[in-house]
Amino acid sequence: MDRREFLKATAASAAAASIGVDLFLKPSQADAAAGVTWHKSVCRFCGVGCGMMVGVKDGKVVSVKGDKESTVNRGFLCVKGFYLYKVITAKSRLRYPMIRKNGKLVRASWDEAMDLVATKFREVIDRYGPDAVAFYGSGQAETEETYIANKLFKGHIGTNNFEGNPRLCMASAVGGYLTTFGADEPVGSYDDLDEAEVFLIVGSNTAECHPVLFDRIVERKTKDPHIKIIIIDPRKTPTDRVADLHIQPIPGYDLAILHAMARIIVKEGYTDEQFIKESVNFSDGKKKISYEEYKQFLEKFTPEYAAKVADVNPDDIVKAARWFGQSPTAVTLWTMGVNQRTRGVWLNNLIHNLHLLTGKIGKPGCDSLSLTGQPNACGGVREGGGLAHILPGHRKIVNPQHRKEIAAIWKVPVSNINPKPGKHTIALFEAVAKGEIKALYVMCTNPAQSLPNLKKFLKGMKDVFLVVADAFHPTETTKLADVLLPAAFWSEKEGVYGCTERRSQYMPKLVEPLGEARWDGDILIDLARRLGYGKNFEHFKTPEDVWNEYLLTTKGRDMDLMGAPYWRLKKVRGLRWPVPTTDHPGTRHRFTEGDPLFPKDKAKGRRMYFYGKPDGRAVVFARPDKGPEEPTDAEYPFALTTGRVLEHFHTMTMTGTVPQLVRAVPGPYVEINPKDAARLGIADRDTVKVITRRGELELTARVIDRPREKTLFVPWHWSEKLANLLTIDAFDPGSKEPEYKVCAAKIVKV
Ligand SMILES: Nc1nc2c(c(=O)[nH]1)N[C@H]1C(S)=C(S)[C@@H](COP(=O)(O)OP(=O)(O)OC[C@H]3O[C@@H](n4cnc5c(=O)[nH]c(N)nc54)[C@H](O)[C@@H]3O)O[C@H]1N2
Ligand SMILES: Nc1nc2c(c(=O)[nH]1)N[C@H]1C(S)=C(S)[C@@H](COP(=O)(O)OP(=O)(O)OC[C@H]3O[C@@H](n4cnc5c(=O)[nH]c(N)nc54)[C@H](O)[C@@H]3O)O[C@H]1N2
Ligand code: SF4
Ligand SMILES: [Mo]
Repeated sequence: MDRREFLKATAASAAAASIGVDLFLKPSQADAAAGVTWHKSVCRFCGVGCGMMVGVKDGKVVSVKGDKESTVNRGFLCVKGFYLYKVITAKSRLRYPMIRKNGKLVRASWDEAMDLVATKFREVIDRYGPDAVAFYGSGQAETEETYIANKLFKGHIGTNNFEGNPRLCMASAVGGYLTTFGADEPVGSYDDLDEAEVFLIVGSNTAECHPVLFDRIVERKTKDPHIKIIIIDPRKTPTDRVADLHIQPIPGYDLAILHAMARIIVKEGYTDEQFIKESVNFSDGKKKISYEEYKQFLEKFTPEYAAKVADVNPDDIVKAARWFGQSPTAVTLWTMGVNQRTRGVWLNNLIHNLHLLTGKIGKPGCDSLSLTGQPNACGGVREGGGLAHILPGHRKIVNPQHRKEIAAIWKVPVSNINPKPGKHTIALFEAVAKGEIKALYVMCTNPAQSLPNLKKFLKGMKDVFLVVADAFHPTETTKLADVLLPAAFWSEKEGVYGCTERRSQYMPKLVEPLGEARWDGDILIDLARRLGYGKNFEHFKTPEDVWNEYLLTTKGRDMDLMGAPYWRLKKVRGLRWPVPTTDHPGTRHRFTEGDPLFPKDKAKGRRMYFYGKPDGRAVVFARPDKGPEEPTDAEYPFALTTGRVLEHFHTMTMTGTVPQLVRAVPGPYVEINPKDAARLGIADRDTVKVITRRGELELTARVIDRPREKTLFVPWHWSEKLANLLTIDAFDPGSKEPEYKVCAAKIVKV
């Protein structure tokens, strides 16, 4: 591949070309204009965490360009990032508070709106107890914002009914990291992408969803054509542009493939026996088993067996296993095709298995790297403890010592923190639907579009006393609100985001919030004050004050960020924890010599010590190869899967305001394989009905050789066609993450 071909292959540039933008040139209008000042910041969209230079002129953000000094993106951006500056002043920005009067949302003053929120919350708490209220947040909120909300709800109101959209996204990855390695978040980092010789990409449309990282992989392939890229995905996607092998399983049936790869790796001797002896335990999920017993377990998973289960070619499984096994280095990437499954945690374990068996972990070019979806799911929610069972600093609610430590930092009696975890997202919205939760505060997320099996939840959300803090209106959720609070948007507030590779990055406030919008943190502090908890929040004069208190919760923890105060984050392009002191450079590989927490004495010469486990050993799991919750049958013969396109972000409240992005992918559709379409007499652009046991949707058919036969793909971005009327709310028993990726459906021509 030469440079021109490289540019063509990269996802970002391909999409940019299609809408007439050259991402490799500086944005011209701003450069031409005099008086533009440039400021280092971070993209607000996805978990890649691209560094951005933001151009400001006359108090307005006028442009962005990729930050050349960022090690994450080295000056590149994708189309979403490129247009981010336009979103700030969109017409649909919510500019003032609103409250519902006689069924209608009408403009209100801040005082009136906040008074109503506080009065209602106080009333519910006093009458029904703290668990009758709840908070639902986001992996797109800043760490400071989630921290304040956590402190208010868990520490002062005293409820653990505190959830967020990362439950819909990263929970299975968390479950995988915790069970396998004993600690959440990746071992390695993006640096490993530049040294890997094999990429195994499972259930991740990297080209469209993590485009700038995909471009790094394309660059590797360009420089080093012997590199092998293996994809396991029921759909062909733009990620296939660089694939050497695509295994296209029936949605929900890929566990057997991973086991079959492990079996070949063991049988043909690609294992790292020394590493296994030193650093690996085996388990069947209930108890420890021996290496021999694990090998016995694998016997069932012949390539032929797995190929039959998943309906793929057995030779491809053998090829994939050999490439992975024989290569000195390998990185596996995965996202929602793995996590959003009722067996999400197990599948995460099976991916880690391959790396542990071959010792391809904790060294350059090797990692089992879960790609995070949202820009701060890792930072604010996983590290910040923004879910019903966790506390800041990778702590657990059920651990009395952890509660004590956090109560001390929050300056509350430990009895304030309920020792019982709260309700996970699906249970929480079920409780809303049943009327058990009577007041709900939603911040920076749009659950009335993003929750699965929406019909089950929408009425409850309408009936509950619903407070929504959002930067835009209308959204499916703001439409249901009783009180709407206008939130300051990216660049109108400062704060920290932590991306996929454990990197925390600072974003400055560059302009004043539009209209009457306020920083989410400020709104929450105001609420705390009105609820009578002001004393413990008064010292938060700025986001930096909040960050400094948050840092205390990380001290001495595996995600130690004490070396990352604002003054340092403002200078550097982010820092990867553990970073315990301000002269520490941050950590590339955890659990190895380079990790400041590596216990040399305990490790006794071992290359890795997984200090999240009592004996420092990670676990290879023998998990059953169960299929999805709702298999296809004669009545519903198609597997329906949902997902994303490059140009749009989730519920489109942001990307839907950018005409260039809207034009690129203007409306909702369903992808169907040409063979199925021919059989059913469906032509491209026909109107069809997609029907599941929960609902139906009229969509335009896109007949295209992307989904495998008997599989439908619906992108879920458009509010006028809610894909989640179709999806199932069954969830993984371990992670409680819903199975957005597989349910049974039928399709008929209208
Ligand atoms: N452009 C864009 N980028 C984004 C986002 C966005 O909305 N738009 N959102 C961000 C967020 S929060 C997230 S979580 C990520 C999501 O990033 P991805 O997970 O990459 O995106 P999805 O399209 O949800 O799903 C990925 C793939 O899973 C496959 N899949 C479905 N079922 C199965 C299965 O049974 N097995 C396997 N192996 N694969 C399966 C689908 O075919 C699809 O290609 O993207 C982030 N980046
Ligand atoms: N069918 C289907 N459903 C899915 C998925 C799927 O693959 N298929 N994926 C799931 C996943 S992985 C995810 S992450 C979720 C995402 O689902 P959501 O979080 O519900 O989707 P977003 O559109 O990102 O919602 C973010 C909201 O925050 C608002 N906002 C933006 N900036 C700010 C701010 O600074 N402050 C405040 N207060 N608000 C702000 C936006 O306007 C928007 O309303 O969806 C899940 N739902
Ligand atoms: S890849 Fe993600 S972080 Fe980078 S510019 Fe695109 S949306 Fe933003
Ligand atoms: Mo996500």
